[in-house]
Amino acid sequence: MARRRLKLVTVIMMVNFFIFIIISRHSSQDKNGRHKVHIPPKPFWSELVPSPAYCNRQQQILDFHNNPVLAANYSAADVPDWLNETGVTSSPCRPNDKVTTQVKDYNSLPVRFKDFLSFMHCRSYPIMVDQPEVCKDPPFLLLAVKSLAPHFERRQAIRQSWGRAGVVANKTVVTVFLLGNTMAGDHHPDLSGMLQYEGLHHKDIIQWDYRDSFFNLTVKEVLFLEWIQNRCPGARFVFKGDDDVFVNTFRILDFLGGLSEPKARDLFVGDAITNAGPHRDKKVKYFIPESMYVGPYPPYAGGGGYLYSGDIAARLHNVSRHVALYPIDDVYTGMCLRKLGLAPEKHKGFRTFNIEEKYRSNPCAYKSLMLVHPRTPQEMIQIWAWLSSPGLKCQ
Ligand SMILES: *[C@@H]1O[C@H](CO)[C@@H](O)[C@H](O)[C@H]1NC(C)=O
Ligand SMILES: *[C@@H]1O[C@H](CO)[C@@H](O)[C@H](O)[C@H]1NC(C)=O
Ligand SMILES: *[C@@H]1O[C@H](CO)[C@@H](O)[C@H](O)[C@H]1NC(C)=O
Ligand SMILES: *[C@@H]1O[C@H](CO)[C@@H](O)[C@H](O)[C@H]1NC(C)=O
Ligand SMILES: CC(=O)N[C@H]1CO[C@H](CO)[C@@H](O)[C@@H]1O
Repeated sequence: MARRRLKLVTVIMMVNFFIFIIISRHSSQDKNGRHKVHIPPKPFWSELVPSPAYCNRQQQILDFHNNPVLAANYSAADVPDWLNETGVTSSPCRPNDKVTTQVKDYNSLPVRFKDFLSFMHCRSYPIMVDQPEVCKDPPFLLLAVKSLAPHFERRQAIRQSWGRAGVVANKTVVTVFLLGNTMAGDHHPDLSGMLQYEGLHHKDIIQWDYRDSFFNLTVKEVLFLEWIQNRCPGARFVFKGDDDVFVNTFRILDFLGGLSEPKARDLFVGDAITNAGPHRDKKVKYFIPESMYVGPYPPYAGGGGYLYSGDIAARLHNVSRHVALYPIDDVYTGMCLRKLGLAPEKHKGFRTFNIEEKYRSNPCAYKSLMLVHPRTPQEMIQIWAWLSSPGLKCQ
């Protein structure tokens, strides 16, 4: 038996050797110049043609101004008008009135699109509540939860369960809640006093002064990336997610602890979605009109929650300046990753579309999961109690 195997190995090695000889002879011919180098007759770039969709066009403009190879082909005088717009940025941010004519069907768009488009160039808003000391000791894991001002109950349930800050399984965990503002013009009750109290009491509220709406979640994303660099640059890992998910912090810490160094540095995992594109059905929450965006979406991780390294956070922060804002925050993060030459990795422990109904009240179903969406505050506390119980025995 062993002799037959040895014979087989010898034959395979000889075949490999011949292939090697053939290839190396072939390539040495190249070096001797017998094979011509093929030079394409035309330049490999083609003229930039303005996209019919506004967000794509804004990205072309940013690419043009940030990519010296593209810009080198134009002298300052013959830059076409549409490329010459160097984003209107003033502080405080003023609405951009030009969009009313630059977006084909602007007047017939629902108001949330009009609001998004006229403030799309604004990325910076004042911080109202900050926690400058929260990362004095750099945490192993920073849990950042997207919340809304009136969601007091969800935040409290998270503090009492999966977002319990301090030392968990020997690793330091810091939890912060990311909030925008509620605007009097939208007829919201004034909760600023209660938030002020909550922030003083728990020291985990971060709030910026912009209107906290679905299409402004991307603003929350870029403000948070900026905040990490200022206030928490030492965090080894970051989890960012919604306030209606359950996170198995134990499982996440265990997973992170087992990563190799290179894997840990480039980590970005979640419920990765590939081959998606904008919804064209007006009734869907994620509807995007063709006048705003055309083309497929890059791979992205569902916004319910994803996990990445502190190193990626710094790179995302850098690159986000070169990526035009998009009204859907998780797709926007996917766009930033693509610009970095990265893609999110899918992990089946991220269940943003829930688990089968029959398993939902089974404590063991949660043991190997990282995230489940959606869960109420009461359910979060219940599941956390199950997972924390020393008596929990699962196979
Ligand atoms: C583009 O902008 C630059 C500086 O803002 C200006 O000097 C130049 O004339 C503009 N070019 C065109 C074609 O408008
Ligand atoms: C935490 O660290 C201590 C001391 O380094 C060790 O004895 C203990 O087993 C660790 N606990 C866990 C849960 O890893
Ligand atoms: C985003 O926030 C800005 C600043 O508060 C606001 O003017 C704009 O209308 C908001 N956009 C959306 C889509 O709500
Ligand atoms: C971000 O950009 C700055 C300035 O260009 C650079 O010094 C830094 O190394 C970049 N950081 C990362 C993580 O790419
Ligand atoms: C897009 C564009 O303007 N391309 C030009 C780049 O420069 C070469 C050489 O100067 C021109 O031939 C191209 O037309």
